[in-house]
Amino acid sequence: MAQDGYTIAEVEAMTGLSAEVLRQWERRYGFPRPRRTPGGHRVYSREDIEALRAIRRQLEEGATPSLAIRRHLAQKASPEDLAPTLRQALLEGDLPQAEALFRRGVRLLGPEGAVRELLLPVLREVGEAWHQGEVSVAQEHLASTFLRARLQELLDLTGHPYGPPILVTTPPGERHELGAMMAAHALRLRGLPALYLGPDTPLADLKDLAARLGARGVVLSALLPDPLRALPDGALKGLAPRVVLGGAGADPQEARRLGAVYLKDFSELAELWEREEV
Ligand code: B12
Repeated sequence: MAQDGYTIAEVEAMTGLSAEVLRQWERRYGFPRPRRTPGGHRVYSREDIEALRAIRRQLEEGATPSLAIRRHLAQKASPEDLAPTLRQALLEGDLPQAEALFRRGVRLLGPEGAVRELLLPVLREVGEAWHQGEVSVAQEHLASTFLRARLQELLDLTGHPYGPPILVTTPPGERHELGAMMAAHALRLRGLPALYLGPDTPLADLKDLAARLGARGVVLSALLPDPLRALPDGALKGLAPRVVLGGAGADPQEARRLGAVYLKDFSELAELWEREEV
């Protein structure tokens, strides 16, 4: 054993991976990254050996070296590395790595932090890249579908509080749905029974469902101004006892015209109903 570590020959013997493979992985994937002695010899740590053994098991189960190593690196990613690595994994269609990065994000940042600092920035970047024509529709769909599913998972984890629901959706013609999902998540985290319907709900159907469920409110997230402009004056009035409109496509004037309350932040959103409960 080298001082405080293992030589490449020892690692070979302990993991069954040849020195040639170890050096190749180091060059290609940046893993393992052994220390060097003053004489330039590689010194591997105990953690390297354990990781290499786990990777070897994954290879035996049919994973490729690239996949197994990237999954391992995902489990170790630092908070700053999470978003860029997740973006890359999604654009390359590496869903197991994306999954591992998301789980690590939730562990490191908590559910709210994972939404704010991981899911949202990645979605914005992928969406922007699509808008710039740098990313194909197929890549955008894959990434958005993954991110939406993870956000839905976090939403489900908040449980289903009792009481008259708050229906959350987007206006007709608005397909950007992450703002609405985040609004529902913010409400649920504060113990409010938000029901996320999905995007683009016809207003007549929304009103009908709100009446049938005895909803205490409707929340709409609008990222585009045009679908709102297309609505007649007072179109949101009376959908439920309280109708809230938010998102970059909305503003206080437009909300007033349509018969809704305008809110800027998700934090204000929960407060609105919490005040009602006191
Ligand atoms: C991802 C994305 C998409 C994805 C959507 C995937 C999905 N399933 O949701 C796809 C690729 C499908 C898409 C399509 C389009 N998009 Co797009 N998209 C984006 C992108 C990159 C991110 C939007 C997003 O989801 N943000 C997540 C939300 C939560 O973040 P946020 O907007 O910052 O929200 C904050 C506040 O607005 C507020 N908030 C939001 N909702 C609510 C609700 C309440 C109640 C409250 C209180 C607060 C609140 O809090 C949030 C957090 O701080 C933006 C650009 C950008 N960087 O924002 C463009 C953007 C919104 N899209 C745009 C456009 C033009 C389109 C298309 C029309 C393009 C086209 N030609 O087809 C289509 C529209 C489809 C449709 N009919 O809706 C434009 C809108 C410009 C405008 N102002 O009109 C933008 C700004 C891009 C640009 N730079 O031009 N898009």
